[in-house]
Amino acid sequence: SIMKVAVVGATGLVGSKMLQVLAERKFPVTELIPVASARSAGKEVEFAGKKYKVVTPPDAIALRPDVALFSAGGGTSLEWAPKFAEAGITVVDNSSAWRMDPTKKLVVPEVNAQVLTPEDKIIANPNCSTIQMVMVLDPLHKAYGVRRVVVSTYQSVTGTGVKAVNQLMDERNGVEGEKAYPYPIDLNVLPQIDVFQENGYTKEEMKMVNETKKIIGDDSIRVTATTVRIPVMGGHSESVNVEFEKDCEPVAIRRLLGQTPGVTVVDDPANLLYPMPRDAHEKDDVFVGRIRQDETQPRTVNLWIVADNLRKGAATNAVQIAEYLLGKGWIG
Ligand code: 2RA
Repeated sequence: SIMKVAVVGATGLVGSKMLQVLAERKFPVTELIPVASARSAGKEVEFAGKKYKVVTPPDAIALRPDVALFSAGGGTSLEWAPKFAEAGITVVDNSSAWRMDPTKKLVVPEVNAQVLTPEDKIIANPNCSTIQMVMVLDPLHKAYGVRRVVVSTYQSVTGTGVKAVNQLMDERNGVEGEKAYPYPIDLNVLPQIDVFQENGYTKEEMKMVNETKKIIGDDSIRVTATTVRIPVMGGHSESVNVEFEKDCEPVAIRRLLGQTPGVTVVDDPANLLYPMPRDAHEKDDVFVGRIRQDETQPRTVNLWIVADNLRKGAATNAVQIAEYLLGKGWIG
């Protein structure tokens, strides 16, 4: 059967990862439609051994794809996702444009795929730092009831994009180049991701606060976040302190998370085993370790969560949503 897949933002870091993941997971693409701005139109991308010419959004709609994976920034999503949807094309959007829209679903398949219906034509892919955290919080919430989360993140420059990776490499090589950040990132950390809000939090921090409640489906969960950019490739890391309703033991938490699809426990301090970005790179699982009682208050634990932000944090999660829709017969 015919399965035309559009990837909007196909030449960006996440877009090209979407192509890679679609091919790796053998998503049944019969025709790929790589889409980018007029600036990139005409370029070619390679997919499954074939070359495809990049087209503009209107041309892509005319080619009538069955599904469109977007990772082209909020502006492009706000302008074009509704036009694709009106043409009957289901959109899975990686930007933040639609995530908190009450009429749109925000989905991590392992957590809340059940909220999806055939009527959902614009589906939001959550923020990478939220995805890896809720993959761990959801099973714990079901077992012990999550009351409050304090999270500090250590986010890879790949979350910003190519320009940031280039800035880091240029600084490493003593080369002057384009800047993605207002300050040097090499041998430094930036306690700012996205813009500051009135309340002193950044947009990235508020994404973690708000998206977590929507995905898990419980507005009573209190989340406070500090998101930090670090000169690392391979993935995002998060230090998470969780307070529960019920008593819980690290050993039981390790067992529960070890049985959770999409989560891998790496937690053996005696042998210096814990999750690190370089081990999570190019993997689709979320890795959790450093599981230990918070000795300062009852029913509270500390966790360390690492994942490849371009894969499970973005491209793989989006492809998994498309796989779910395909399995339901709602696309293709
Ligand atoms: C970042 N999570 O890391 C944001 C968007 N990818 O910059």
